[in-house]
Amino acid sequence: MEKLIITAAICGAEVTKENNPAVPYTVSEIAAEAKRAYDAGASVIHLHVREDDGTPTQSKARFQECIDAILRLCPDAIVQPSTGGAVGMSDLERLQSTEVTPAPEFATLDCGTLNFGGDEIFVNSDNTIFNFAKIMKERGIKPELEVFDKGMIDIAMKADRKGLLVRPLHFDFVLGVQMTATVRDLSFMVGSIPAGSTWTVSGIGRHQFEMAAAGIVMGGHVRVGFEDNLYIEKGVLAKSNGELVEKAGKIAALLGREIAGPAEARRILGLKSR
Ligand code: KMH
Ligand code: ZN
Repeated sequence: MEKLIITAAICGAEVTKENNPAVPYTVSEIAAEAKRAYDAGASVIHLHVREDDGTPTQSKARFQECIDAILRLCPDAIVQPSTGGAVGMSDLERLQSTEVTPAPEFATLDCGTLNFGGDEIFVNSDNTIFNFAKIMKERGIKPELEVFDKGMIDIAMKADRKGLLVRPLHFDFVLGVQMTATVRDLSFMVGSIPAGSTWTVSGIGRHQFEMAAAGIVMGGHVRVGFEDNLYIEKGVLAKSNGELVEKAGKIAALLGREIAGPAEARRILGLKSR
């Protein structure tokens, strides 16, 4: 089995310091959390950014500042900006995270519209998805195809048939938002992507480590972090993203799966080496 790539989703757009005081907002907090995750074994940092008061933003300037600060502390980390941003942001606003210099090597591409809890709907029309894919291809950015249910794999494949994606594809199965986070559903998703694709699983909330364990034994890769889960165990808030990455690494070690460093992660994902 390939070594395991651990992605740390350190911040997200939705969780707040009221949920867990360790959620980072400022540039220095975001960089420090990235470093804790990196030191614990994460090679990919999935990045959202905030204003100092915690408001989510897709500002190009703020992304630039945060990416530069992260790379000063973790020079070979793979920084993966979000193009999802927060519910309600416009496409142009969301795309700003791809406009930083140098262009990111990796970024998310959300492959469908979904119920995001309560009254929230995260809108991604076919044209939005195709346009984002086209822009990422032009900028040489590998998309991580964010799929929250099976239909989103089918939409990604439409983009593939239009020539908007470059193979091998990489998927992130985000389970526990719209689709349930079960091994049965994860197996269904894994069986629904083209041969030769790579994949990560992101289990939301209490499913984070169950899905991580499943991803580790099934030969996928895993995402942990505050964006998806705030707890190190039931009722106990995690002190940092590093603690969550460390726990994923311990599960992998128990199961005999080695952790990929950034260079190995770039090779596995087919990213251009830096
Ligand atoms: N915050 C969500 C609305 C992504 O990063 O691409 C979108 C999201 C997915 O987190
Ligand atoms: Zn995200």
